[in-house]
Amino acid sequence: MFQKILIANRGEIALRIICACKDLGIKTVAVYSEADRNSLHVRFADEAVCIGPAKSARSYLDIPSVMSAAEITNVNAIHPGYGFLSENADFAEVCAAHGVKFIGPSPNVTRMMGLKQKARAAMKEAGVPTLPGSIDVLHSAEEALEIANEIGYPVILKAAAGGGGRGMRVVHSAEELPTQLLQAQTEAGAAFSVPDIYVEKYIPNPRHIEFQLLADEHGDVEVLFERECSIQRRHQKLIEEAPSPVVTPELRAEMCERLKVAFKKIGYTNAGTVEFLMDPEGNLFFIEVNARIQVEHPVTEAITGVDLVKSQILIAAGARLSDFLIRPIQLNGHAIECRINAEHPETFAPSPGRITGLNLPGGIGVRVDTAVYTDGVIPPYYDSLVAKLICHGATREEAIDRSLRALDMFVVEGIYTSIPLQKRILADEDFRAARIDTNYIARKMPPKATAAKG
Ligand code: MV4
Repeated sequence: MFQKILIANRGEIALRIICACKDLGIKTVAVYSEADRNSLHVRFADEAVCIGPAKSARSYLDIPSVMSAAEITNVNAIHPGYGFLSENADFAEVCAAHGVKFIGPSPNVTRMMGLKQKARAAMKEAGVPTLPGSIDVLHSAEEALEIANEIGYPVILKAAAGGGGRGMRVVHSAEELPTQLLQAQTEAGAAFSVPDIYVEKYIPNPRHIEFQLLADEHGDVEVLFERECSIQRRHQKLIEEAPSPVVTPELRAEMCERLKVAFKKIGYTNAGTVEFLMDPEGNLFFIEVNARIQVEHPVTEAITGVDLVKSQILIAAGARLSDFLIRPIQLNGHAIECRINAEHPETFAPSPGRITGLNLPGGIGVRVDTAVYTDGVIPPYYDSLVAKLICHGATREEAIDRSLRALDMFVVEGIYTSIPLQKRILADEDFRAARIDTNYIARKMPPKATAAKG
């Protein structure tokens, strides 16, 4: 087992990884930017190294700085968390070259998952349902027109190197396709240095449903069911739940089995998430793979009892799933996560600053993952996540009611937060009836102008 792990991240996920290391008896090294000197991950790690200025390009994203910290502290492994370097195949290669285990999939698999059309082709080949569209990237406007004509409009153009909603365009007719393609290629080239575009059938207002996987380095794969992530705004998720209220036991069993076979076939290792769109008829279509631990992993932990971060570390150390998973995995109750962001609940504008008063809720069925404290500061340089509230209950209704109770006792003073918005969503009859899709927030809660601080 590893003696010491470096955590190449900050905030709540850095603390989450420290918890897993403490549970495993592994020493930890925190890295931090000048803006994070007083952060809790620095305080609770066994060692801490400053890796640069506040701007993440010069600290958390700077590979030489992170590797230098790993070398001087003599760690065996690096956990990248989510965001930052977590899906950077070059970084994973640099780790390997320095004899440091990267806690995640192999560089080759990470690289393939980052090229969305390649991941899509591999999934299709391995028997996972994908949307009709181009087999590879598009080579000409003629080819695009031919494929779009075949699958029917509307179609969506996606950047091969995009993902998470960046670099997408919906096209409604043949007339607008050639110009849209050219613009998409130009934009993708500028944004991702890769101009490649592929096309697929567009699904209006889909649900977003994703499956959680664990795969060991001996060819064994387990699927830990799915999460419903439809409640989002501009590709930022706000509420996630597990299981999805619309996935039937039959569909769940079929998808888990298909994904097990497919991920064995592609040689996937460590934790991963497979994203799907669900159309109004209830069909699931693969869209992309996230080769990392995700923000919303705790809802899966709540319903399965599996510590996903600890599992990642055990897998990276060479353990077999059969050594630590109790199988078959049981699905127990329902869990909901509310992302508490430092933002105006009506306008959604970012709201960094000092937290002058704080009460974190507790009680039965309540978990709070956070790195904030009274008088602590949310810096403006990073994402706006302040805390994750994860509530578990025997049923979806109980999980919702516990979430509302916990939100009522959740106090964050000094900055605006999304707490009032979360309360409105959880009390809404459409949400409670699970009538949700990716357009829910835009449709029901469009941006407004005013709200009170604290
Ligand atoms: C789509 C789609 C409709 N049809 N693909 C956005 C994020 C990226 N991972 C894929 N996305 C979408 N792909 C087809 N063929 C609609 C979206 C989409 C979306 C997906 C998941 C969650 C929220 C979303 C919000 C708007 C659009």
